[in-house]
Amino acid sequence: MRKHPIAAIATPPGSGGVSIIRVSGQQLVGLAEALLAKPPTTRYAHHFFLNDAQGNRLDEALLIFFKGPASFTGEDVIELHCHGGAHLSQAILNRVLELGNDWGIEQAEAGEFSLRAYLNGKIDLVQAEAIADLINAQSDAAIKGAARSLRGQFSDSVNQLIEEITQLRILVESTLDFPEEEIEFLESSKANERLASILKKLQDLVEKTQQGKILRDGIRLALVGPPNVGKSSLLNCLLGEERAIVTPVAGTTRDRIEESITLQGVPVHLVDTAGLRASADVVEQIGIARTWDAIEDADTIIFMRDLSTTQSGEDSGLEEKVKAHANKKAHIIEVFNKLDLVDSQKRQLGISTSEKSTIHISAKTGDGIDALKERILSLAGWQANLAAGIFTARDRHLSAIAEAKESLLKAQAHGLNGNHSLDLFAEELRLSQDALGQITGKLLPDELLGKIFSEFCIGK
Ligand SMILES: Nc1nc2c(ncn2[C@@H]2O[C@H](COP(=O)(O)OP(=O)(O)O)[C@@H](O)[C@H]2O)c(=O)[nH]1
Ligand SMILES: [Mg+2]
Repeated sequence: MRKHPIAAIATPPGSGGVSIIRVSGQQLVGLAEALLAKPPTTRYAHHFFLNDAQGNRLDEALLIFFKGPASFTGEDVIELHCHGGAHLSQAILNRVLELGNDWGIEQAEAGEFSLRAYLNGKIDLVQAEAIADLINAQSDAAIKGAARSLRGQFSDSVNQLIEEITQLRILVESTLDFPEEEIEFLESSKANERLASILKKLQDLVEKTQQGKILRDGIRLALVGPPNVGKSSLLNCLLGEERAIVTPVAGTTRDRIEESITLQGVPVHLVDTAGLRASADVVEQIGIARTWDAIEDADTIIFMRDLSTTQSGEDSGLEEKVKAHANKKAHIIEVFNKLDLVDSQKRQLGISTSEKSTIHISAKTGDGIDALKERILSLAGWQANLAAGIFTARDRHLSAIAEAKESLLKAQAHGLNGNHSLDLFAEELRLSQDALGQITGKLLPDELLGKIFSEFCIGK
């Protein structure tokens, strides 16, 4: 960790009522005094005038001094609340850097305030990530999820599991190198049952964490199919506004159109694409190439057909081509559109010919749209019944939990039969503790730590 003080604009770029410049360092009383021309009172809003080096007034501002360790970073922190102009904030930051020169102050790097808070034990890694999630939250559910993580609910569940594994490990290790009777003692102390109960709790955590990841990352959904089937109409219908141009002319959508909505609080990133067909039009060809890119990137693909023009048993092979292009884990939903145009006999089309995943809708009347939304969420693995206690989570957390689970399963397989298997049992317990410890950051390699924080923005 860099030891010198750091400063950055903490509010977003652009203009607003107020802009905040944040400074953190081990000893900032002197800097606060230089700014105020008097010693600061901790946690008091000092009103003062800030001048440039030539004595020209820059702004009338507030200064709040937080004496470490009672601050966000655990160090001394100064917050300057000035008027919110983009150029003004930069000028004030420059002035602070100039005044702080004697203290070796530097411009903060991305995520450096949070990194210091983490290194000084003010927050753990899950909480640092939760701050980022809270800032980026796109729905009320995501806010609640991030707030739960920030409050420490996710960390508590992880730490509790680590604690139970530790207890079991102590029990097993204390029995190592003892004669056979001790193993009977282990049996009577229900070591196996304890392991099974830990595994069950871990499985609950896997499920919650998966939900948390969906809540945080959302679903990338591509609307794909031949021209004129109603892809853009469906985008507009889901958005509730006329975002994409809709016409009876095939080849109307030539570029990708991206918009986000939330379904039950889950962010869904929609991509409307150019219809797939052989085209001589150069612009349309580029659009179609982008469609294939969108197919590769999607978690879920809606493959759409026009019910009014599709004949029974008809198959252009296009859907197979889309499937071949898609990510292996992607879900494909077959959608038949324009339900409003067909008679009841034709409504059966697709239901009888294709697998159960077919959904019939009318982008025009909204018929079937609720069922489609349900399908999108359920295929992504969203379980509304679990939503109440969810915390936001990431891939990183899921893989650590999976690693821990694998070790516990190995321990279970080794069983408690003699000293050799006890050794292996204890070792797997240790590995699972290590894996879980990576989540809160206790056992995370420095490079990974740097990577996590560098994804934060400056001033955070
Ligand atoms: N009757 C009816 N017409 C639709 C429906 N969805 C789209 N259309 C019409 O089909 C044409 C093509 O729609 P569009 O959304 O541009 O299709 P895209 O090329 O797949 O994006 C337009 O004239 C739409 O008004 C629907 O559900 N019912
Ligand atoms: Mg279109």
